[in-house]
Amino acid sequence: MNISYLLIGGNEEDRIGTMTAAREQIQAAAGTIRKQSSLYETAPWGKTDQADFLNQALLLETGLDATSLIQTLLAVEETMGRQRKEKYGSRIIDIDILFFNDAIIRQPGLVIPHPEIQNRRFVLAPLAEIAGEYIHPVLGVSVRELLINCTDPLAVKKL
Ligand code: PH2
Ligand code: MG
Ligand code: MG
Repeated sequence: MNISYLLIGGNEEDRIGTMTAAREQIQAAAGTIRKQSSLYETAPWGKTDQADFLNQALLLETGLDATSLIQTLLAVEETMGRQRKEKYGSRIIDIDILFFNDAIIRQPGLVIPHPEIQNRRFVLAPLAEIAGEYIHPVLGVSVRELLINCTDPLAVKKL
């Protein structure tokens, strides 16, 4: 079995319903969610003139390898109506792999650990709730320390 930390998020329509549906679909297609953070309402990062997001971190236990997992998660996004519009723009659902075991993977279309974790409070705050002591395999420091040292000023509020 593999352990993967995911971040789910979205800022369109019924955001809470979307997050519930995403967790259900991830479990149906990819494995078992062993931990989930609170839901966080987060200011939009990268493109500010759009609605606030909901974000949540998940610990997924999965028999899939990393490549199969990303393909499966992209298929869930598509089933849920994800349209690819502009970079950092609004979306019904985004499902990102943050970590996969302690793997370091750099392939076209799949970079693990997710390269932006340390720069985004909307990732670190929920992730620290369920994985504070996890050591980032590239940066060599814990998620908790990354959160303490994060300079992202954007608001992140636990619901
Ligand atoms: N995702 C993005 C871009 N900006 N901002 C917030 N608050 N939450 C997100 O999940 C998010 C974002 C691209 O994936
Ligand atoms: Mg994303
Ligand atoms: Mg994504």
